[in-house]
Amino acid sequence: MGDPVIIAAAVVGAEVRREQNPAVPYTPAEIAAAAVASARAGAAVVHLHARWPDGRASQEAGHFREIVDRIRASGSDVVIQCSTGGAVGMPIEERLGSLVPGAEMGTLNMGTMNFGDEVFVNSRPDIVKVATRLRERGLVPECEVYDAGMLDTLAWLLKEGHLAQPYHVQFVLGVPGGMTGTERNLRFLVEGLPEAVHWSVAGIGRFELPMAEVALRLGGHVRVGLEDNLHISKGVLASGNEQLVSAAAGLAAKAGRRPATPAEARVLLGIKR
Ligand code: KMH
Ligand code: ZN
Repeated sequence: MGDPVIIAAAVVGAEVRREQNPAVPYTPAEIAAAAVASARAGAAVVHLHARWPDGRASQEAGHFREIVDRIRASGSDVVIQCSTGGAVGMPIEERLGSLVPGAEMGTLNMGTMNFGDEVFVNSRPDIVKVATRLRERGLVPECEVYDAGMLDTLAWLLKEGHLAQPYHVQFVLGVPGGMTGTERNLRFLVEGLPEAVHWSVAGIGRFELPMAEVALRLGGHVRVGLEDNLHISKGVLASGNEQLVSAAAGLAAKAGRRPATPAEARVLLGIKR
């Protein structure tokens, strides 16, 4: 078997709703259960958002604390990554509420962009603020790159000393407003990385599994989950996050790679507990 692949499960996100797929988790108990099931299916990392009981996006520390506590109470060792992206329109301080004790990684969104019909604002001072908070808390940043110019911002952060290894790069491809999910785009982005670093791809919607297949071939890592995609195949809803993780693990096996364990992922990602 080739290099282990880190499969990350993005189990809920801020946008998808239960009306679109009944498996979308809302409560901390549901989100934690989705994370644990994803880990059992082969995910080494869970990318967490939280919701209010009615499904609205939440960056409340209390929600994240409960999710983290429930994951650990289950005995799961999965790597915990908390979103600082939150939902479009949230002020940056609210977004930072997710960085609770027990988090091991936090996302660092690399620029402002159209996000569907809305605008996802990440000014350069705000990016620096998030990077600084992650460093203060000892969390490994995952840089979310949606478009090519964001790699220049990444290079600028490195040059100015706001970011340093260890960090991870997630190419999020297929958001309407960012780069779309093609092999050509992914190869271009990987070539443009300012230094050698582990990278992963999250294909949005119908791009999820095809982009995973390309990343596996190119030596990258993979993110799947209901945050990014609600379907297991064209017109067929995924039964849950674990089904999407199992599909990614199946693609990994075909590519001659096996899912990394959480312990292996921590070594690859430079996470010290
Ligand atoms: N919900 C998106 C606007 C992240 O998790 O850091 C941003 C997002 C990125 O999901
Ligand atoms: Zn997210």
